[in-house]
Amino acid sequence: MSILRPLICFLFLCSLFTCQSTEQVAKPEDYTGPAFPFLLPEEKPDRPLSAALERNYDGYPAPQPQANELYSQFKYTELKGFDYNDHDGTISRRDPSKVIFDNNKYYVWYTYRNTPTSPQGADKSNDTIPSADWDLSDIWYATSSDGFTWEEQGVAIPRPPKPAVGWRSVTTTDILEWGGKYYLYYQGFMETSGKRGDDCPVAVSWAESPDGPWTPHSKVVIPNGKEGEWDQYSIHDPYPLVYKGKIYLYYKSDFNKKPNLVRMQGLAIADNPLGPFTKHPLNPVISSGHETTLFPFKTGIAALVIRDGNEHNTIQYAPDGVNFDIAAISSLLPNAGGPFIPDAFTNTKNGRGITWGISHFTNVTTWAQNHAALVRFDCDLSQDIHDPQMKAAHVYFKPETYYQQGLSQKQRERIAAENKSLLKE
Ligand code: AAL
Repeated sequence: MSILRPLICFLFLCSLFTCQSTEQVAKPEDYTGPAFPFLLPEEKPDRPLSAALERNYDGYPAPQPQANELYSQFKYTELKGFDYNDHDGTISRRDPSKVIFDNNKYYVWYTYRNTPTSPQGADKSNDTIPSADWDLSDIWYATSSDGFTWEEQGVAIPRPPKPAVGWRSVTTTDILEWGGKYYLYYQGFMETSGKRGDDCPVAVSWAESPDGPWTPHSKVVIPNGKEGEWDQYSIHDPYPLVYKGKIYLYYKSDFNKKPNLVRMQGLAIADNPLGPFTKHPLNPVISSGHETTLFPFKTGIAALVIRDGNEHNTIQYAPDGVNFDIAAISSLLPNAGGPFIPDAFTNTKNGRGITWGISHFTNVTTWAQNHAALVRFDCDLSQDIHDPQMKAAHVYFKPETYYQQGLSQKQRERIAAENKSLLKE
């Protein structure tokens, strides 16, 4: 018995080896079956596929954008009710919060700057002259009955006196409803933006009503990382949602060095709106983006990843709120979009998605009159509406839009030198 067992094993292994070495494994390029069908299969077909076709079936919620719940175009409408001083750069409204519906109206909060001049850069800035568009700002709010015409209600969170967190500027806010109270998270600048970089932590104020009064927590609630960590200088764009019974607050940090600044998104989780927040060990959780818009979708979290990084202009989805994959690629994504998300704070396990919100344009006029303006965006990233116009995969731009992306003088000179180098003596 003791001799037989190893012998049987040996013979078995030999037979396996012989089988493998003689077996003909068909290579995908030797496939001789029917060609890819004219009618696009809804399910991944059982045949060899190129890498692109594998990805088209495995990487996206549907093989065509029209059927992809996370694909949409974006339509924009100018808002009524906001004055910008003839767009001379002295008034700016930017970085809107999510929109909420309360007291039978919509509410939005945003960065509001009203300064004697437009932004002048860090070197020329002082106690009244802003360095950047969001310097020397306060947080204001507006209400609306239809989402198109807004009534500005005034300040929600003013800059506190020095040296409190945010004394230089309070900006880029977002709203959380939790336990019957309201919390506004915002960037609290304690030095002029642009002196070193755009450096700040996040602070929070709370209120019993969306109309305030707002009580500052007066402490940093999401601190910068330790020296040498990716988020050591800035915590930007705080964005709280309620997910898995906790507060999931996403944020951006600027890191690496100029001129190759990197922007990625992190996540901090808390059981209490005033903290402590625990930063996720896998941070950064989104490799790209800037002023990222997020919302509960199905069992996970979806994100509009705009500007910056390899994956800009994508709509991503993380079934667990942490591990994001590209679900769609689109164009003209809203900058700093703050959507109306009816289930942002309901701890939903089947997020319904979004159809509109408020975003901003930052290049409204010239650089000398630099300021931003709020704008409405509409889309179909919702399980509940099916708007074929929003699902069309191409957007037509007029020639002016392309010509606005003109060559610089330096590029012209390079091309002229290339032309010259081709000339024969
Ligand atoms: C925006 C946001 C943050 C930055 C600044 C104001 O793009 O990312 O808010 O600090 O610009």
